[in-house]
This record gives sequence, structure tokens and C-alpha cells, in this order.
Amino acid sequence: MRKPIMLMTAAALLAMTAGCSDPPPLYVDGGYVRLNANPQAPSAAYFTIHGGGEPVTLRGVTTEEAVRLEIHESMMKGGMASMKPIDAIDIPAGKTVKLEPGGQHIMLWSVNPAAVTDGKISFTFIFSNGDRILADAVVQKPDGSAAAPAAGNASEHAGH
Ligand SMILES: [Cu+2]
Repeated sequence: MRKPIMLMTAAALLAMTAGCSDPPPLYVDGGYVRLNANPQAPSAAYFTIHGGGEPVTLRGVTTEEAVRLEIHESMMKGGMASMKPIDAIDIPAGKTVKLEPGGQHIMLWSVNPAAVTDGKISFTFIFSNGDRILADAVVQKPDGSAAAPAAGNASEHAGH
């Protein structure tokens, strides 16, 4: 077990000293959940993923506020919009990947009503390089308005 750990440390040191400027960080922002008008049907979550200094793969997304979650991809099939589950999303170094309506998105079943009232849902994004990145999504009603009056209120989040 010792050897791989020492190798990783050496590689990390090399990465730290090799460049004169720090590589951009991998991060996730711009999250929002659009609730489905039909409470029996799944809702969708959208985010923007910003690639870091190395290409990575998004391997999974978790949240405690839904009973089931899948990563989906939308497509047109014979003039009809459909979607299918996907296992991973490639995030190229330094590139922005948008999970958005009509494209890749996160599907949520049975969203916790308390989280809807709260207006915010936390997600964890798990990447192939071992990074686990926490990102919040604002909860929106089916028409796009905020589910909780306080959500997105600038004065309430003045500390940020
Ligand atoms: Cu879907």
C-alpha cells in the first residue's frame, strides 16, 4: 500500500512545482432544480461544471433530498424528444460543461418537500480524480419562479 501513496505524493509535488501559474480549479455552480408540475413525475436539476487543470469524468451525483437520482441525456429520436440514463460525463480541462434543458441533466424522484420549502438542495459531484464537490441548487417551481420566497434573496445571503 505504501508505494502507490508515495507515487501520488511525488506526482502531486511535481504538479505543484511544474507550472508558474496554478491550474484553474474544477468547480460546479449555477445549480437549479426545476420541479415537475406533476408531483408523481421526476424533477430535473441543472448545473454548470467548470473543468480544472486536467480532464476528468463526472462519475456520479448524490443528494440526500431525493429518493432516486439519475444522470440523463436528452435527444431527438424520430422527431420526438426522449432521454436516457448515462453513466458519466467527460469534463475537459479548462472547459465549461453545462447541464441544461434539452441536454444532459440530473433527474430527481420524490424530492423532499422540506427541501422545497427551504428553497435549496445540496448535491455532491463525484469525479474520476477523487474530487467530491458540493454544490447547491436553488429550487424553482414548474414556471421557473423561486419555490421559497427567501431563496435567491440577495439580502439574506449578503455574507457571500
Ligand atoms: Cu431525464
